[in-house]
Amino acid sequence: MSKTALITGATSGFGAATARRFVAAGWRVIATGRRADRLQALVDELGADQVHAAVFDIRDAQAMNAAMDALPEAFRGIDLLVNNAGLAQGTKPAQDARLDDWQRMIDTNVTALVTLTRRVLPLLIERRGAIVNISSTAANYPYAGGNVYGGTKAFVSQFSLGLRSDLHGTGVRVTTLEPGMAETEFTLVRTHGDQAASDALYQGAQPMTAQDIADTIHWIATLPPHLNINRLEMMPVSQSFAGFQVARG
Ligand code: NDP
Ligand code: 8X3
Repeated sequence: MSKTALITGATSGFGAATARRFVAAGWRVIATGRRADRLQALVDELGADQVHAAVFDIRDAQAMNAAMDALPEAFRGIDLLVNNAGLAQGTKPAQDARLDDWQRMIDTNVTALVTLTRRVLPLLIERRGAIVNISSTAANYPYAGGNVYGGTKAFVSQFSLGLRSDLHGTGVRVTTLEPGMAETEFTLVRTHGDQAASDALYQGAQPMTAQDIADTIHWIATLPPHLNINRLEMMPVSQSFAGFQVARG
């Protein structure tokens, strides 16, 4: 029997690549996001039998619940939740950051993620399904300007471990995937639309691709049912760690 994955943020980057990867492997996909035209293009490309487009702003709990209530019969049993929708906003130090940027990251990366997870958990338990939460290396290593973004992703990683504990005995698997630099629309969004800044960041860096992440999510989700990857951190070879900084008076 064909399985169903609910993939948030499937209009771009990791989510779109993951939707394609799972459909290629015979899964049905519920693809979410705000940009209806992109979701429709995905349906046109992959087929309405395989993809259901659920258009809503993930910060709007009422719209999220309405979209879940309106799932067509064939997409009602959910085997995998990929909590991928998310964003960074701004690169300024905390003392210069915009409070509305911070609020938006918390609303999207934390509040919306837990709201959807709570909604889907009973369905996942019913089918002994799985959750893959997209965190970041920013959860593990602080960097200048990462402040609230890193904080939201640290929440995602810790929430995933907590879910593992609470779901003990249910057969539901939970993984937090912590990627480093990957080229998507992430930096365009982070810089409020600065394409040159985005191009400059990835230029010559050989960043990871959305396909790399999609393949990894597919691998995690299709391991034998007795195996759980708790957390998986990945980076391009070109990226590593900076040393501590010292301010001299
Ligand atoms: P993209 O900007 O390419 O994709 C982000 C996706 O999130 C889009 O589909 C967007 O859909 C969706 N999204 C954002 N806000 C909302 C919202 N309010 N309501 C509904 N959907 C929303 O970035 P990535 O693919 O790179 O990012 C995916 C995840 O991976 C994020 O959680 C990000 O933090 C994380 N990540 C990214 C890394 C990178 O280097 N690229 C590294 C580590 C983690 P739409 O705009 O249509 O609503
Ligand atoms: C995205 C990776 O290093 O830009 O989560 O924060 S980074």
